[in-house]
This record gives sequence, C-alpha cells and structure tokens, in this order.
Amino acid sequence: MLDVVLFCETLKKNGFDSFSGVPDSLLKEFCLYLKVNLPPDRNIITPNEGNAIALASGCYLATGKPSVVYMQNSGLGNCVNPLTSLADPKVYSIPILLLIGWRGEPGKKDEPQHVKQGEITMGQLDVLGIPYCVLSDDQAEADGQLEKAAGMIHESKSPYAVVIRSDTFGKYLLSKADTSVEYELTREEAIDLIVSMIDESAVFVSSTGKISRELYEIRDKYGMGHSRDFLTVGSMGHSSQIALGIALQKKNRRVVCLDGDGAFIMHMGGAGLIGNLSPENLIHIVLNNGCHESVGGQPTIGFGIDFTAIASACGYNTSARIETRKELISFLKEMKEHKGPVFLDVRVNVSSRDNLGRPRTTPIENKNDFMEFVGK
Ligand SMILES: Cc1ncc(C[n+]2csc(CCOP(=O)(O)OP(=O)(O)O)c2C)c(N)n1
Repeated sequence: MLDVVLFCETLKKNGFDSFSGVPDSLLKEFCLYLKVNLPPDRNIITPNEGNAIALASGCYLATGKPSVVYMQNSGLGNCVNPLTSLADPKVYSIPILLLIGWRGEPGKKDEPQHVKQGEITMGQLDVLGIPYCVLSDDQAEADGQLEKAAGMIHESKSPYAVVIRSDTFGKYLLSKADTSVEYELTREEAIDLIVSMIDESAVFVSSTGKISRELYEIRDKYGMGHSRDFLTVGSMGHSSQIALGIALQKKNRRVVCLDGDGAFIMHMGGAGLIGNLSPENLIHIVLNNGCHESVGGQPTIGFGIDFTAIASACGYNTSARIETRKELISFLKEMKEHKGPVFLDVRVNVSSRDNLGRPRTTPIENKNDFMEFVGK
C-alpha cells in the first residue's frame, strides 16, 4: 500500500501543487489529505469532472503549470468533450495529470454500475489518445511512475493518466467523514418521512449512493416492495431528468425525485428544463448535507447556494427550504395544496448507518418491476 503523504510529496516534488476534481471512495484517503493540508483554492471540488478539466486548463493558461485532476472512472464520460476539444494536442494542448480511480476493475467484485465502466476504462483512454499507467502500490515504483508522468506531460504538453486500483492507499488519519450535526434530521429519517407521508401511488427516482441504499431499506422496513422506486445506481446527476421523463408521460401519477446536493449540482441545468416544462406532478427533493457523503464526506457547495431561489427562478411553482422535522412533516401534510413542480431543499446531517445494506435486486430487475408498477 502507498502512504498518501509520500505520494503527495512526490507530486509536489514534480511540480504539482494545484488540484481539482470530483471525489471518489477509492481516492478517499488522497482527497482527505488534500482537504486537511491544502488551502481551499489549491484543491477545488468541482460540480462535475468536465469542469475540473476546464479549471485546470485555466490554471495552466494563467501560470504555465500543469494541475492534477482527480476523479472516479465514471467521471471520464463527463470530461470526454473538454479532453477532446480543449486539452487535446490537436486543439490547445494543455498538460494535465489525471488521477483516475478504477472502480469495476475486471476480476474484482464491485457494484453493477461499475462493471462496464471498469472494463472499458483503458479502452476509453486509448481512444482519447491519453497515455496512462496503472499506479503501483510499491512506493519506489510509484515515485518512478509519477516522475515519468511529469516528464511526459511537460514534453508532450497534453494530458497523462494515472489509473489507481482499489486499496492502493493506506489509511490517512482516521479517514472517517466529518459528521456534522448542524441540522436536526438525518438523511435516512427525512427519506423515511417522505416515503411514509406521500401517497402510495407515487413513484420515486433516487440518486446514486446512499440515498438509494437508504430508500431500499426503508421500503423493506414498511414491507412495501421495491417496485415504486427507480434506483439510479449510476448516472450521477441525472435522476431529476429521469423523473421528468416519467412525469411528462404519466401526468396522473406523482413522481418524486430524491436527489443529493452533489448530484444536483453536477448537472444543475436540468432544473431549468423542469421549471420550463413545469410538470405539476413532479416533486424534486434535494437531501442537502453539504457534502459527498457516499464517497467520504468531501464538501460540496450545497450550503453555499440558495437552491430554492434557483428553483423559483427556473420556474418551479413551489420551492421551500426545510430545516427541521416539524417543517418537513407540515409541508408533506399539505402536499396537495402545493402546486408542482415542487422543489425542496431539505437540510440534513452528515450521517449514515455503518450497517447500511445494498439493493439485492439487479438493475434490470429494478427496471422491469418499476415499469410494471408505472404501467398500472
Ligand atoms: C460521474 C460520477 N462522478 C463521481 C461519482 C462518485 N460518486 C458516487 S456517489 C457520490 C457523492 C454523491 O454526493 P451527493 O449527491 O451529495 O449525495 P450524498 O452521498 O451526500 O448522499 C460520488 C461523487 C459517480 N458515481 N459518478
């Protein structure tokens, strides 16, 4: 295993002192090191991975120094366009060091949403023409790889990728997510109240990470089955548009989107479409804990944005911020009086159960059950 402190020192020795990206559970220790040791303007967590490529490009234009961009391999899709039409040597030729967490590595057990991405990661880099190495877990070898990467980046003035396997980094500090108790509700309690107070005919579309896992367990607890829920286990940031697609087709059915703040911010433009198309049966709920809790608790800008003002400006007919249990209960009790689309910014604590399970159904089973329920 690599010592993340030594890894970051080697990066520094090779001239890398600016970082941006979207966190990943596989890079949790690395992200934690950056959070603890760098000033906020040297480690910028971006809404999505494409933004990080653009930010690193701006940084290079201003300083002539390449930056590091980190991401989970599922983020590669979000940066294909800026990698091919901005950083590529045939366009502006911008040197960037990519650190890519390899979820779904063939031969290793992982969740269904990572399997395909794990298989094609190297192929994607090949197609993009980005040279890469798989980071060794031997310190001396890894140092050599980083030195070589830095040399190639400087010479070619273009991106180079270091692909990182699971369990490459040893523990840094206690590496547990900061648990904040700023707000009264936990995310799980908020979901529980929403599930139990919204009419049983409503369908749910939940976002990737622990939101979907908690929703799944809550349905078990109430013996409701899982056919009302489309669990968007991958496709971070897209659940509100899936919900929109359903709401526009099934106007007599209430459609609830359970979103995360990180996911909402990742593709916030979708809010404009919801507001403009204005389906009255859509309820869009952001469970806002101000961080990416599912992958280690790295901060989002969720507490620094007035989501309700954005939703109103986009054209949602109702938008409200909920900070307490009482406020949530009273809003849900009067749900029928609120004209949709409804937007709720529900503030929740950073907390989740250690024994939280994972969906036992496959994504295809989930899709089939859901379509049958929606079709009724
Ligand atoms: C495109 C993409 N980038 C990164 C990830 C890794 N990832 C999975 S869940 C998650 C955090 C989600 O944060 P948020 O939506 O705020 O929900 P929370 O975990 O706090 O409930 C991230 C970054 C991903 N799945 N897809």
